[in-house]
Amino acid sequence: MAKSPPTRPTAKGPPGETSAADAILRRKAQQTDDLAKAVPWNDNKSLEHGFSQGLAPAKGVTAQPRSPLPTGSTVSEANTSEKTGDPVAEGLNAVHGRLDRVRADAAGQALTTNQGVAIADNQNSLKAGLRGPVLLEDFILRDKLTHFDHERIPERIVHARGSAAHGYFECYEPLTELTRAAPFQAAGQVTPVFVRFSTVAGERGSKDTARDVRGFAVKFYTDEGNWDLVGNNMPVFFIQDAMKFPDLVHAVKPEPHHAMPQAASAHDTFWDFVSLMPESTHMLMWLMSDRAIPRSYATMQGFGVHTYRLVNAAGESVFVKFHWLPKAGTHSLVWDEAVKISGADPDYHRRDLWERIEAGAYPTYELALQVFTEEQAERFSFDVLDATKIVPEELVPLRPVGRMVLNRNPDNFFAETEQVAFCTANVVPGIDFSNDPLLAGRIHSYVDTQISRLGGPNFHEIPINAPIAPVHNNQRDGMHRQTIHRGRVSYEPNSLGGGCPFQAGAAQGFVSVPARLQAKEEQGKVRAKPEKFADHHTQATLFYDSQTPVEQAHIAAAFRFELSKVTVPAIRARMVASLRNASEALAQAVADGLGMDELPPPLPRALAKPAKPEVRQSPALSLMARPGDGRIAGRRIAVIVAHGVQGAAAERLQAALAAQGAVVEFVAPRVGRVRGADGVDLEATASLENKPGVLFDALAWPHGEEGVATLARDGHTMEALKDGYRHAKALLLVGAAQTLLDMAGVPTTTATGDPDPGLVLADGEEGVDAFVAAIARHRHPERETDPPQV
Ligand code: HDE
Repeated sequence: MAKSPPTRPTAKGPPGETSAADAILRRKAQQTDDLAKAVPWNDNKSLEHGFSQGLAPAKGVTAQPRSPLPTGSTVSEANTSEKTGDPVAEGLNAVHGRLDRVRADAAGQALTTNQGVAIADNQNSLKAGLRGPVLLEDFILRDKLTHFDHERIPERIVHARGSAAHGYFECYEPLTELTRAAPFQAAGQVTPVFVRFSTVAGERGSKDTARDVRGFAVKFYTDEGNWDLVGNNMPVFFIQDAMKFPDLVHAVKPEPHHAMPQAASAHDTFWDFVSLMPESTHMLMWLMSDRAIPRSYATMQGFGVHTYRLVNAAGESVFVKFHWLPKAGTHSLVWDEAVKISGADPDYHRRDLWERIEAGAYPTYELALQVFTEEQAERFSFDVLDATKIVPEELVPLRPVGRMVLNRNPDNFFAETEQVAFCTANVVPGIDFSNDPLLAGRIHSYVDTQISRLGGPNFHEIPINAPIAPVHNNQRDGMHRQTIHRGRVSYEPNSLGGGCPFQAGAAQGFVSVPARLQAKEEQGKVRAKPEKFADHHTQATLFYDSQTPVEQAHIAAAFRFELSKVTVPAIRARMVASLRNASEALAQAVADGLGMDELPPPLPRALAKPAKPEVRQSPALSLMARPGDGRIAGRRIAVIVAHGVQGAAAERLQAALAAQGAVVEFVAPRVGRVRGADGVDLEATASLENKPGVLFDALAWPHGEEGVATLARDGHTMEALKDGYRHAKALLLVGAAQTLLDMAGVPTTTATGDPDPGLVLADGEEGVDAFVAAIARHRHPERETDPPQV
């Protein structure tokens, strides 16, 4: 190699004050030259070509600098201050990582401006005289108002209303044969997660209990980067191609001329669109089922929806569907209850999630996988790339692989829940995409939307979004940049930064799976769908036929309600005509409910002869399939009391229920002390007015002649009893309280004359066990009639 000319400092300026400074500059120049020489050419260039090379990219070329000097921005970094702090440690990016580096606590601190200037008076603006004008120079007032004026950011276009929690995912066993994804490498391995649940259609302040799909988005902060599993509480979707998503959302959102209705699909434009899009039929079944009105985020399933891929260290891949199964079981509300709750507590699900976690009743879900090969998928009667299809559990069983526990509420709603940015593009080595065309659109859309929502391309630096894995790349600048990059190298390959940050290569880095249904990809560019996508009804039928009669009745009632809100008769008729292709019985029930004299002819099918399905019933699709663990932990129970109650017995009831993990409250006409007839007073923490019975899972009325007489004169009591009955909840009435039944018109037998299993009548304290068993069943739909008799 030719000998280099003597090195000289490149920094221009006056000569250093000391010869020491000159010496440092000279040393830096010398070491920079040495570093550049250590990379005499780009050794990797020849490795960029050819298919097999692309499957296993090489690690980038690096060289080790002799000291930190040549890779720094400035030799003056050694001059430190309270502000600059020390030079950054080698290889560190302090903007990413744990949240404690940005948490704030004001204990013992004075108020300051955003510039850290202490504020002497936080009550008055600065005026020219007591009654004079406020002065423009009042930088303290302006600092406060200006920030306030900009407190809001755009809400999410969909899923604007949401609630979130921190927790962890724990792996049951290593899944190394299937995937090299970081969370699945060892039994007991724990990965931090942040989970946001949401509704889809409503705005940020809308009610929680709307009939809607629920978002179930999980961000895994793995050692190898963030993996976001952005799913829903239903395993299918309305459409098959991202091209239709803006149409779907425009149709379901409040109608654009008058911005109504809020958080509701029961309006013309939604049903106009879906009745013209028969691929939505399967999803409509789920949306009209009680899945769309969950009791709690802790009692609903989650689904990844799309088919994804797992990839192992050898690069072999299989298809996978992700399922979250709530340990507490799948419980839903009933429609009349959901409507009333939205008035009594629009934050019902948000509060429930928060309170469960504060109380230590941590929502827990099992992660289960459906794993299948490409060859298996080819033989299915449906296409696994079609997001309107499930893979029935009878075909590919669920394999539980770990559990997720949500055990910490956020400190700050805005900083965490509002600013969290999920993205389907966030995958880690070991997880890959399928060719689902809906997924492809999502991979684009989520990053894109954050740029306007969070104000620029650096939203990954917002603490809740920052990975715990190190972040190093040559992306620079942009709005709100936090990282202060050291050095002058922001390109790769380089020699001046010792080649760093270097290309990780196949051993460490993400490599896309090459096998993507190759045969089909080779057909050339085309805007069309695979043939099996045209079967719009087989799985809608499967879902409906797999429901219990009560669930089927709820689905029919939901269609009836929603379509009764449609003002255009032709749209109603079109939808009923469409339903005939899924279930004649359902179509007939809906038509009857809408007062249609005769059924319209079924809509033409896109596929005359669909393939024979593998299964015609899948019991797992019923909400009843996963009732939970039979315990009543976390259930909310009202013990309704008034002055003159038998206090000691009421206390023992509360204690017995609380011992089983239930959250039991004394609810009275007014909050505060309730005088017991036996001299034992109770403390009512809620009133029938501020927390009506509809907000509880079960209700009990203890004995006490005088107390019952007071309650009997309070219309709220009757409302609580009637609602509790109508919503099929467990009810306990002790002694004199049983007289309330007659007054409320509540029968003690079901419509068929059988004893009502959810109604526990007791003379003394013997009814507690039966009450607990009735609560554990969650609902007693045997008593339901349509219309309700109470
Ligand atoms: Fe989303 N979706 N989506 N989506 N989605 C968003 O991203 C989009 C779809 C889902 O708690 C947006 O950050 C397109 C299916 C959840 O922050 C946006 C398509 C599923 C959340 C977006 C879909 C989802 C979103 C709005 C069709 C279930 C809330 C704000 C191609 C598997 C995440 C944002 C959170 C949010 C786009 C379809 C789930 C606009 C283009 C299917 C849970 O990017």
